[in-house]
Parts: sequence; structure tokens; C-alpha cells
Amino acid sequence: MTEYETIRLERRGRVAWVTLDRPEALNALNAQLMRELVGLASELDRDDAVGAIVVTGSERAFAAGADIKEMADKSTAEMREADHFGPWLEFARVRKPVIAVVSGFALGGGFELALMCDIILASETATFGFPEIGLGVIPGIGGTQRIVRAIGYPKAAELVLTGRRIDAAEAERIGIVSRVVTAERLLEEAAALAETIAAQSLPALIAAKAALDAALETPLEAGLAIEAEQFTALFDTADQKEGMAAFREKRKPEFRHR
Ligand code: DAK
Repeated sequence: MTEYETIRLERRGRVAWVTLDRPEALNALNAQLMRELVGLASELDRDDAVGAIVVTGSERAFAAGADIKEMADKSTAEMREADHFGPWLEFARVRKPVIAVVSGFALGGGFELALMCDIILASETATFGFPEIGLGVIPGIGGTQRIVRAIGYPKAAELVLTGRRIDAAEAERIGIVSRVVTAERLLEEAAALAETIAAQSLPALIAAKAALDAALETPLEAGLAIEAEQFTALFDTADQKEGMAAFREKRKPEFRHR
């Protein structure tokens, strides 16, 4: 059993809850947290008992960005050497649904981490923003790319170029978060959402995520081909037979995730 210092793992049924746990730094993403989180996410991705992964922080902060104190004195050569980019690519490659459950600050790298997840569920206390420009840098783990794809260039440019923070209501209005709920109901709603997803057939979830990802990364025709192939491949799964038999027999399916 791996020991973690900067994150916590709790398994609830088929949902794995991963909580960022550096309260002294508002969950700033230092190298250790990145290693632990990315390593765990890859492990959970390979674990057939897990159908969905929740990533969350504390009430006060999802994550207040990359760790400024850790990188402040680094040179360009040292930043290249440290390769903070590669591991995050591995996180974004997780095949299973990942849900960011955001309360409080999701700034800089914290916002970027949320954008790497498939769904963002936010508390009304959530605040999103890219403060990097005010630090003399720019978002570095996918922020400029994913925010443009999420909300379009003009609004993305305003957020990245000004560093302006937005509240949960605005984040919902412009399409960054899928839903905003009260602080009291956040964990309950997150659990219901994650359980609903994790109860579906795992091969179908993985196929759905692969097809959704293709929509962001390929021209339409290539994406349609990927969708068609993912769809067709599911016809050799036990869960497709069960899902369609259950429909005909007017009962709920009992998926075995294969
Ligand atoms: N890094 C390190 N420590 C942080 C931190 C951060 N990002 N954010 C907060 N903390 C620490 C504070 O320093 C403070 O520690 P002590 O001074 O008590 O030791 C503690 O957390 C509590 O914070 P505050 O006292 O400041 O709390 P407040 O409620 O007053 O303010 C705040 C909360 C979130 C508004 C404020 O802490 C703040 O502005 N934090 C910085 C937010 C920020 O600028 N984040 C963007 C960081 S830049 C890369 C890829 C990506 C990136 C970089 C490299 N590579 C691939 C190489 C991404 C860059 C970023 O994310």
C-alpha cells in the first residue's frame, strides 16, 4: 500500500475519492503532490474495481496553483530539467471519468488541473482564475489550450491576459463548470454524480471518454471514425449484451464491467 503525504485516497464502492491535502499551502501543486497525484491516478486507471475518480481539495481551496515558492528561483534550464509537463500529460491520459469537485480557490495550476478533468462540479464558493500573468509567467500545464477549447478564444484570452478571477456563477454561465451547488450540498451532489457514472459499464465509460476526447483533438471525420469504432467494439462486451437484454426484459441492467 503506497503512503502519500500530500494527498488522501478513499474508496467508496466503485468511486475513488482523491483529496489534495497540503492545507498549509492551500493545496499548491508542488513536485511531490504532482508525483503522488499522477501516480495514484494512473494506478486507479488500471484498477478494475474503480469506475470513476473524484479529485477534490478543502473547503478553502481546490488548489491555489503551482507552488510559487518551489519555482520562484529556478532558471529556464532548471525548469526544463524538472519536466513538470510530462507527468500532467499522464494525468490527462487517464481513461476513466475524472470529476473535479471544487470549493474555494482553483487558481493557476489548480484551475488547469480542474480543466484536465472531464466534469467540474463547483460549490458557490469556488473562484477560478489564471493569476500567472501577474507573476510574470503564463499558464504552463495546459491552461491556455484547454480554456480556449472549453469557452472559446475571446473569453479565454480575457482570463489569461488579465488574470481576473471569476466566481462560480460566472464560471457556470460561460461553460467552465457543469453545475454549481451550495457549499452544504457539494459533497453529497458530487457523490451522487460520481456514483451515477461509476455504476455504468466500465468499457462503455472508457469508450465514451475516448470519443469525447477525440472531439477536442481531431478533425470531424477522424472523430466520427473514432466514435464509430468505439461504438462497434462495445458489441463484444458482456455489458452491451446485458444492457440491451435488460431493456428488452424491462429491468435494470447489472453490469459486470467487461
Ligand atoms: N504556492 C505556494 N504557496 C502558496 C500558494 C502557491 N500557489 N498559494 C498560497 N500559498 C500559501 C501562502 O504563501 C500562505 O503561506 P504562509 O505565508 O502562511 O506560509 C498560505 O498558502 C495561505 O495563503 P494566504 O495567506 O495567501 O491566503 P489568503 O486567503 O490571504 O489568499 C490566495 C489566498 C489564493 C488569494 C493567495 O494565497 C494567492 O494569491 N495565492 C497564489 C495564487 C497564484 O498566483 N497561483 C498561481 C501560481 S502560478 C509549470 C506548469 C504550471 C505552472 C507552473 C509551472 N510547469 C510545467 C513547469 C503554473 C503556474 C501557477 O499556477
